[in-house]
Amino acid sequence: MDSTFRRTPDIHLQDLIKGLLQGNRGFLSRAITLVESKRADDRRLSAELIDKILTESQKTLRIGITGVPGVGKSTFIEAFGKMLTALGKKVAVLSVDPSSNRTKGSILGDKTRMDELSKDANAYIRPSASGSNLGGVASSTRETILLCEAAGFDVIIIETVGVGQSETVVKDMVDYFLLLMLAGGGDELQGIKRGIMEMADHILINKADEDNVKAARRAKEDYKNAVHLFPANEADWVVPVSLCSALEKTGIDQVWKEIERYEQHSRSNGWFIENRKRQVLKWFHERIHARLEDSFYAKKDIKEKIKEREELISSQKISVRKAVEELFS
Ligand SMILES: Nc1nc2c(ncn2[C@@H]2O[C@H](COP(=O)(O)OP(=O)(O)OP(=O)(O)O)[C@@H](O)[C@H]2O)c(=O)[nH]1
Ligand SMILES: [Mg+2]
Repeated sequence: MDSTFRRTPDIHLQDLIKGLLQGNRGFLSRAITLVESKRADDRRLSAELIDKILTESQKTLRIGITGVPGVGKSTFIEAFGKMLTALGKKVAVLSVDPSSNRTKGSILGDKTRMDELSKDANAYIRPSASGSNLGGVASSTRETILLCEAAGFDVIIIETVGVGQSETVVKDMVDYFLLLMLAGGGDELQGIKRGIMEMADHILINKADEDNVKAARRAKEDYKNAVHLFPANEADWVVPVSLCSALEKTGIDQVWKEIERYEQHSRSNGWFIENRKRQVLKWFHERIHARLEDSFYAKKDIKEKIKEREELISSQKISVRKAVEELFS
């Protein structure tokens, strides 16, 4: 990945930080490009940068949005984001996309879906860092959150892209996790894993419009019943189930009301801060593991040595324990 930062080598870190703290988008974009870079010298600069801007992010809100492809996440974010900027909020929209083969076309597609928001002076939309390593993508997204907060954005929205493990990593970086659902035909609880439902702070049934209203209302009752059966969450929060139409922009303000209620609730019982503390410590340990893995695989001739031992292990000439010991000696 080529970095804009490197293309203008005359800019100093101090100037970058200054511009960033003033809320300059150009500088924000450069800073994000820098933290996404995998080059060793960029890594050092990034560490310095992140360290310097690590200040007041306690007042911000981080909201994760998930749901199956086509449920209406991007359409919802457009409507929700516009509502927030109208309230005077500054909104940043990021995404976590573990697939490296995401085409430029789909990023473009999302931008057009968030057409109004992308033109809004108080909104900033940034697609996911590329890379097939989910841990790496997640880590740079976390740093991007910090950069956006330093630049003055007070609501950070993170959309999961694709289905799979990205729900868990997004859950681990947000204060509020919103699950978008559709009213299905038969069993309402099919189509999304129960585990993901249990992670949600809010279940939002989208596309409650036109012919779909009746089914959506029925689904709402079903999900409400299901939520009661889930184990109590650590926030001591009763998960709301509500309806919306991202297209017709109905039920959107209700979501914000619930989020504000959640914030008040979780700040007063201490969970808000506790959760952020746990998240950052978990991230710390994940990065240690990732760095250990990187340095192990960077060892001289390590691939060949592993290959040799694979054969010895397969033919029972050496034990797994011995082979591993040898690789670390
Ligand atoms: N009727 C109706 N259609 C909607 C609504 N929200 C979204 N759609 C439509 O559903 C389709 C998918 O919407 P997106 O916002 O792209 O969905 P997404 O979840 O972001 O999809 P991926 O990014 O591909 O995972 C689009 O054609 C939208 O116009 C809604 O509230 N009602
Ligand atoms: Mg989308």
